Amino acid sequence: TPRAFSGIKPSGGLTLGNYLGAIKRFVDWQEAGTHETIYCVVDLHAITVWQDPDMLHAATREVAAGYLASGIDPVKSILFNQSQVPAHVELSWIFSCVARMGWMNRMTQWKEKAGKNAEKESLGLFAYPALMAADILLYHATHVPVGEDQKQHVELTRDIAQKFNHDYKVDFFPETLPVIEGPATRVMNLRDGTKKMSKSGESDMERINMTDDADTIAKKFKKAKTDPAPLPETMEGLKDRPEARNLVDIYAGLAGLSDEQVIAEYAGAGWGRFKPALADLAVAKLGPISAEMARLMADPAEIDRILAHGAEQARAVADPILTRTKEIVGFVQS
Ligand code: AQP
Repeated sequence: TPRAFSGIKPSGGLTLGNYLGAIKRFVDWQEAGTHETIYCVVDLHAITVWQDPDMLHAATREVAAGYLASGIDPVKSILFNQSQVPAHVELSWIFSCVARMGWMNRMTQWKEKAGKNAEKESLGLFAYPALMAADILLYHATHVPVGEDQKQHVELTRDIAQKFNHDYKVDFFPETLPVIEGPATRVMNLRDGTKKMSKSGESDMERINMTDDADTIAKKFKKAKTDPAPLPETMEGLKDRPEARNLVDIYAGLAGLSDEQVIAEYAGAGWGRFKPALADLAVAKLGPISAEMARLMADPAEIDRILAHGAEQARAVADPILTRTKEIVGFVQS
């Protein structure tokens, strides 16, 4: 069976962006049954920027709980945290020697995160895409469901695989495709529709957290920035209205509709009608998930047991692929 792989960084609490752009799709892939699905809490990626150890520990369990509460089933999918499978780091080193500095320099996320202060960033943040390529190729995964923001990194994964195969004259690593489909593949910040919603954004009002209660969700949507015009009659009318487009897109993602269908339903509606409807929908969808997350997080030993079991399954797939890679590279293994 072909494999799909994806991951989420435990760099804070999960957002609605992570849910709609990633987790919800991961569940769809698992249920489709066309691929063996491997999902990871990518803690090694999280420490590319400073993480308080206690917070990292808690966030790792929270992301695991988010996966499980949303429907990732450890019987159907492999679910683990990255640092328990050392092969990720080993393959990442090899890929760091395959990838070129220029490729990394061109990554938009690096440019955005490093800004003018690249000198002060960690070497790990710069090399992040090589570790991500290792995460995926260690399982010979061909499909990577992600949000729009990760497209460039998955394309770089393909470049690394190609260069490895070319340099070592093998046909070993497969071609990898980013899978970015449906609405809400890029959920934007509620206070600024030109920036994406992030776990680590400055203000809590910018994002919906998966653990927010009903009142908080309602308050955040009520205060979300919009322009004064009502919802348009057609999609054309959302042009140059990033905040309006974002709220429509979030509604579509949560309701399992297309943006067009939402516009058709709410054509001409004012925000006084649309925002409460959106809040109700978000509460209806996220409420049961956050309740289940709270239940799971009350028993961290059970989460740890699931992650340990997943790590064992992951190692069973990854280790032979790493061993073969080392043979190809020419390392003596006795
Ligand atoms: N706003 C978003 N809209 C749609 N998808 C999103 N994803 C993240 N934000 C959005 C998707 O979630 C998956 C996991 O992302 P990640 O945690 O590995 O890294 P990230 O993209 O850097 O997420 P954040 O929330 O912005 O984290 P910080 O603030 O720590 O950098 C990916 O599939 C991503 O596309």
